[in-house]
Amino acid sequence: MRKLLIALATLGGLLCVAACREENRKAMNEPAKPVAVGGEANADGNARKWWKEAVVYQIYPRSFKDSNGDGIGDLKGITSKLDYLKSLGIDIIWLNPVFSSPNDDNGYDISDYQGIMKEFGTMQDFDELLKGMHDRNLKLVMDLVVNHSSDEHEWFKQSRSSRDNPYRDYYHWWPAEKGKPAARRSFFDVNGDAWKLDEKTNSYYLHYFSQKQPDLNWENPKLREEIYAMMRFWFDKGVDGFRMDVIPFISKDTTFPEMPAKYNGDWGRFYGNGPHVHQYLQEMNKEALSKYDVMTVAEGAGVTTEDALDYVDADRHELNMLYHFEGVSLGYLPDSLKILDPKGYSLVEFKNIYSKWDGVFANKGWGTIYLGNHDQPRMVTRWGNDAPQWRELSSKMLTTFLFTMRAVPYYYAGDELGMNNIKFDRIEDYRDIESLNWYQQTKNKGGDLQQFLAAQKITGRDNGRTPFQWDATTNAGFTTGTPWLKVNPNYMTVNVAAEDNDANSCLNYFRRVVKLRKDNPVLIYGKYTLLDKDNPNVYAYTRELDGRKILVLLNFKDKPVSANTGIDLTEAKLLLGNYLTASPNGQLQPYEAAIYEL
Ligand code: TEU
Ligand code: CA
Repeated sequence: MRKLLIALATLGGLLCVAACREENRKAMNEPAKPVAVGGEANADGNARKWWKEAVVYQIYPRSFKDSNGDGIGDLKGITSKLDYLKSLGIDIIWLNPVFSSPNDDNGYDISDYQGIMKEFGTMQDFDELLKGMHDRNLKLVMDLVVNHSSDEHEWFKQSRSSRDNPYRDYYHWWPAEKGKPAARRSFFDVNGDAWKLDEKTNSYYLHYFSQKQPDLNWENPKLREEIYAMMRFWFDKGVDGFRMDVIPFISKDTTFPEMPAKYNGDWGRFYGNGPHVHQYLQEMNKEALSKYDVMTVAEGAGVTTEDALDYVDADRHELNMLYHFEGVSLGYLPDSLKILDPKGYSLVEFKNIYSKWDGVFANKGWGTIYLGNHDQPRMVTRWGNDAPQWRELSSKMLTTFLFTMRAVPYYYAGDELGMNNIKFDRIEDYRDIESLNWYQQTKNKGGDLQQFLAAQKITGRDNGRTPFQWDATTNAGFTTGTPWLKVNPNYMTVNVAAEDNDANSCLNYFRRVVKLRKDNPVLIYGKYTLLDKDNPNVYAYTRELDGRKILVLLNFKDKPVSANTGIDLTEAKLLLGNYLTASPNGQLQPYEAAIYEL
């Protein structure tokens, strides 16, 4: 029965192809009109918006391009590469934090929200970068880190100086004479303890991340006003939006009770369910966001499919998008420091996760998708296969996935080159506070350090932070000095200069797939349907809009496999694929990706 229905639907689709294509071409040249797709969307549910149609490209400034030979990427470096960025076809650039910071956590510890980190340059460099981007019609999204500040922020210096300082309540303090408060877990503390005793005032302060990242007290209205004013300062400069670091964590029950049993020891989930988080986001929207045409994306730590819409349903006036962790967390051993299950990950589970999340935003809100960022290893190593014969193919296959889903792609710089993990052998090569602390933690507990280091080769964050590979000159053209983190030795072949000149490179494939998405609203707004769902090797789905239907076939394995979609492909038109000749009728070569118009 299902097959019959599919056959009928396909026939209908084929009959309408010629007529619909003409319709679509017309539609594509017209300015985007608000439309409602997919069921009972409310008035604004699926309205078209510039940021829904955008491709976000994430730059880790420290690792992108060094302009002055100190081994650290900087703003002038990014400005010097704007033509490259434009050539990619992307729309929005998300910059990891560039604010003043002592760099305990590479800028996620901010000491002045309205200053620029010395290593990265000056405010003038920032203004030039922003102008250079706007001149090229590129938008700039900054990283808002307001769950915590640096302990070197003036607010914290004041706050810790005495119990009655006016800034005392900008942070969370617990007087030591009351004994130690209920446990809170720190993600970056050697002992995992989020309470640190500060002797000066004989009180504990709260830090979900490192000791140098004290949590700000959002329950204090004065603090909130300062944050909104700071946001307006950046918007007034012309910044186009914010990515919001661990924003679900901002609100805390300041009586600090024990973690309720219902959280089952899941600290992220507990932290993400603070009592007033939505009240504060609505206030932020009213005081800052709603006054500008900007986009926002929450780092959705602790957010599940059940509460995602509470953040991004347009009717609630909070944020535009969030990115979840369910996909990238697949395959770790439970309660481990990112140790991977030796059995690998199940593609069926992977498909279920991304399909479930597509469903969340079918009628309201809007989704995001990513496989790599500065907190993740390189996507080709983690989700594809970085062995020499498969690196390029599997990287292109994953890129195809990211650009054909109904969600804004958040694409991480370097992935367009097929950059892969550096896989350090020694702890001394790591710079990341997470890896260094977890190593120490494992050591203190008498854990298996060899197992930890082996796992870090695949999952450690520094793998995604090695310098960007520009060309085959010393240090990949990233710096004339000594790079702050080692350059991946494969830069001699994996680099922009080489790939620019190769029509079949990952880079040029990336440009084609970006263009395909931008030229075809069906890939942006079209309904998503998972096919062949129990197939352990293939991810297959269709996208449909206004009579157009696209089929995407992705082989996630290093062997030939077949997709059983029930769709006859003899008449289908191949729009793009990562092999020169696509395999006939659903037979897929290793890591093959193919996009068909049905
Ligand atoms: O990450 C928040 C977060 O959940 C981290 O714990 C991160 O996912 C980690 O890699 C999990 O093991 C954000 C930033 O993206 C990250 O770079 C910062 O270190 C962190 O917040 C603190 O600001
Ligand atoms: Ca520099």
